[in-house]
Amino acid sequence: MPDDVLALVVDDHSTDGTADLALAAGAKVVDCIGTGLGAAVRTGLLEAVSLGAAVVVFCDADGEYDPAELPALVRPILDGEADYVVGSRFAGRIDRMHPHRRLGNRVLTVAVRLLARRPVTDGQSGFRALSAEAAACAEIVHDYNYAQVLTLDLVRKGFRYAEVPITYRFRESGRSFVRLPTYLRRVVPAVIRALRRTADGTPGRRPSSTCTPSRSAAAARTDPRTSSAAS
Ligand SMILES: Nc1nc2c(ncn2[C@@H]2O[C@H](COP(=O)(O)OP(=O)(O)OP(=O)(O)O)[C@@H](O)[C@H]2O)c(=O)[nH]1
Ligand SMILES: [Mg+2]
Repeated sequence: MPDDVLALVVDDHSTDGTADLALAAGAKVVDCIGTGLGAAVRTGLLEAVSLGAAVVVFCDADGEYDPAELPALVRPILDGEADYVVGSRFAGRIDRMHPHRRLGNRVLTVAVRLLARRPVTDGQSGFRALSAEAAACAEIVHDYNYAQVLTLDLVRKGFRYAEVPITYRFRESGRSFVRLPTYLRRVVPAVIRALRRTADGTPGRRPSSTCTPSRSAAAARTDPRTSSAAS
């Protein structure tokens, strides 16, 4: 890991020794505030912002994404071209993905693309980068997940969206948390909430009025530190 990258692991009440292993490997470990994937990403963003990261990158912890692709993800932010970069598996290379998961990803991606009005090709990617300012302004409206609501929140606040192609490798062990009925039951109302929230300017942990993307590129250029987080 380069010196200017800090690895941050959000430990969501795990009982498998994750925290000890992460600490032994040199990562900083923080306890999740709340429970769930959305809560874990929210915790990671808060921590990274408070540490003064210039760019925050987060990635799933099941080994499906390749952290070696981090430089490609942060490049558009460091170059001042984007505030929020999503690694797209569908624009890149997918080693293996269950057909039903592929279909679900495609359908939900079309929904995110239409709602966000951005050229989204992977609405559910687990590998993303945010400028310092986008990370500070991001509001994740539910604890269960972040995938769709984070994109809607940031683009509706005016942060510039970009994608880079990434590679995806199907998990070798463990079990997906995604169960379609539960997923839709939790995600659909949250998406509606996220749309309402940004439409009426409801303040979150920062007032939306201070959340303009104007300073992000400059901030990224002045402090080269990057935080990467896994949930
Ligand atoms: N904090 C927290 N993180 C979770 C929880 N469940 C899953 N995650 C994280 O969320 C990531 C995405 O969940 P996955 O189950 O891999 O979902 P997916 O990638 O859409 O599905 P697969 O393709 O089957 O892996 C995981 O890699 C974990 O890092 C949870 O209950 N709490
Ligand atoms: Mg996964």
